[in-house]
Amino acid sequence: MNYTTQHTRIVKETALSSGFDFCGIAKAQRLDDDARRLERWLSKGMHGSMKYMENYFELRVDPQKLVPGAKSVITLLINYFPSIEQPEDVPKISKYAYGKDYHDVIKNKLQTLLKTLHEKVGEINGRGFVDSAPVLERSWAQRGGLGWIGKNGNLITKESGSFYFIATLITDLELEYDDPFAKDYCGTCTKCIDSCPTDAILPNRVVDGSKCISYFTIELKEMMIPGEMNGKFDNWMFGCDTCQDVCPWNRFSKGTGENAFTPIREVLNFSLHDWEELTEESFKRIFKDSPIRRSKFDGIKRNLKFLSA
Ligand code: B12
Ligand code: SF4
Ligand code: SF4
Repeated sequence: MNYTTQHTRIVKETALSSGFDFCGIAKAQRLDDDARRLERWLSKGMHGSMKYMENYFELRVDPQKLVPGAKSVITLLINYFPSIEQPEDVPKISKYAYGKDYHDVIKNKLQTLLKTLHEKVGEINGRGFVDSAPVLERSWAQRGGLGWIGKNGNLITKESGSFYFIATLITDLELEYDDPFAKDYCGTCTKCIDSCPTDAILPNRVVDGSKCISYFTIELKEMMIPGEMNGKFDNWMFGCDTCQDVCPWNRFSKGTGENAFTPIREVLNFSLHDWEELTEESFKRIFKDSPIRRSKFDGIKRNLKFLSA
């Protein structure tokens, strides 16, 4: 077995033993098609007030600029689908925010993975990323053969749907590359487009971020939610899962095996009244390790007020 084959096997085995569910590998190269798509998306203002999306354009579309000497982009998926969901009629929270903040959980796993690779393969230069870095994570997942980009914009696995976080490890290690995921299993389905409460899903797998409930409820910090959205949020208080909940491929979702993503009691039990009565002090204590803290207390109060307007 040559070194490349041996290293590829080590990477895939170590990814799974470090707590990731899927691992796919693609050659590190500039993403020319994605650069065009991203440019169009930005020029149409679909990032709204998420100004950070305008930054580092060239690094975002070229991993060799982000990590000099990069040869491989390793994409890792981790399932967050909960085995229990919120009851009906309470302010709705997106499933990704039921447990501990995935940024912290995944960063630790990426560190473990890198450390083990150093021990097994030797000195390699590599950097792990999750979410906040200028990396087009969904495209890399598709290129690494893990799934297709659905009409709702999400990366969908044929085995168990789309409730997965994506992380990447960009490294100078030469590896064997997976074939990009060639098929598109959306077919003639349009359930996500038809059910998006704010009509944020456009043709050709374009999601207008500036119209997405997730954007309004999480990203719009210290700003009012525009009045034209009144009555459209379908009781979503933090994030939105509608376009994934209706997706037929998510019938195959299985409960996460990651304890850190186990729902915290308050997420499952809080009624509208409990949320309204919540003090800032309790908010900070209860949600200190949760992604919900990112909206800040004032953001949650604004969202609640908007839902009951
Ligand atoms: C900005 C952002 C948002 C914004 C804007 C959404 C958007 N459409 O971009 C807002 C706040 C609205 C948002 C919402 C959500 N997000 Co978000 N978000 C991001 C972030 C930080 C950047 C995404 C980005 O680059 N957008 C720019 C647009 C142009 O890119 P894109 O949507 O990824 O589309 C690219 C590809 O799809 C590609 N493409 C289109 N067609 C095709 C076809 C082929 C063949 C190929 C190869 C590529 C391709 O073209 C685009 C440019 O490359 C990523 C993390 C990251 N660093 O990637 C997470 C990320 C995409 N979000 C994620 C999640 C979970 C969500 C929510 C489900 C959260 C929630 N429940 O509320 C929603 C889903 C909304 C939706 N339907 O897309 C996950 C997605 C996991 C998955 N399975 O796909 C990510 C990867 C975070 C993570 N690390 O896990 N998000
Ligand atoms: S997350 Fe909700 S608002 Fe955003 S695109 Fe999906 S269904 Fe539409
Ligand atoms: S709901 Fe239908 S169209 Fe939308 S992503 Fe799922 S399979 Fe594709």
